[in-house]
Amino acid sequence: MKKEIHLYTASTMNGWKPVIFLEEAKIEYELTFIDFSKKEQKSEWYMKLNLNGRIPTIVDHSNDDFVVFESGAILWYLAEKYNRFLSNDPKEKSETLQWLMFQMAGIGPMMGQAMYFQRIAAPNGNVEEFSTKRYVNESRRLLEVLNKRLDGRKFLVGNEYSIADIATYPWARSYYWATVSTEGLDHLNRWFEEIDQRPLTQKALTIPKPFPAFFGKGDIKKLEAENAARFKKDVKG
Ligand SMILES: N[C@@H](CCC(=O)N[C@@H](CS)C(=O)NCC(=O)O)C(=O)O
Repeated sequence: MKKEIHLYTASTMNGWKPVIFLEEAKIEYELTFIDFSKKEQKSEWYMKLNLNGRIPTIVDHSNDDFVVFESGAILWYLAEKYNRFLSNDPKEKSETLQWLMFQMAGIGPMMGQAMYFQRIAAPNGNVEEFSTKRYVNESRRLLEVLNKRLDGRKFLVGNEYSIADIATYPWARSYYWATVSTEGLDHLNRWFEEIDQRPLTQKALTIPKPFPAFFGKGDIKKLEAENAARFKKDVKG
């Protein structure tokens, strides 16, 4: 039987979010790996699904092939469809969506730029010191906000793992790749340890394939070079 959800993704912080949800909720899904080195995210067939030409995207075959793009909207859609990882209590639901938005509008873009300038632009010959500092400092500030939020809380909202944690973990946990220190952020580091021990979330971080360099592991130089080469043409310097 055809699986309900078809996920188009790659091994990145945004790309892993729906994988984490689907694995944690034990939902079977069809997966298509989108290969950045072949620019598949900009191909005509893919851009019919996602006008933005970025991953992830899902197609729900059980809902008239309904297409959802934007990782936060995907998590929200899946949470409502499967009634998982989003409270039905109006206040808790709103808090979860607030922290989901905080990730989408803050953590993701700021850490993403810190990573871009250091791991893509610089290795391709375009060193931007001021921009790098700006994004690294802003990322640290945002991690400090998370740290305060996690003081006395197991997860971002209450005691339950939610789509706010699912969205935030792959980004914040990649602090090494953004060269953002988490020193002194004890609550945040405790939350990392908590989620590091969730087997299904950890399994998700290997689908479609692992990228250990994000977490400061593996052959970092080799992985950085591979990653930077994928975007070489996009960097004007
Ligand atoms: N706001 C979007 C951002 C998606 C995004 O930036 N995806 C990156 C990977 S993390 C991508 O597809 N990059 C390929 C490219 O820039 O061509 C979301 O959360 O889904």
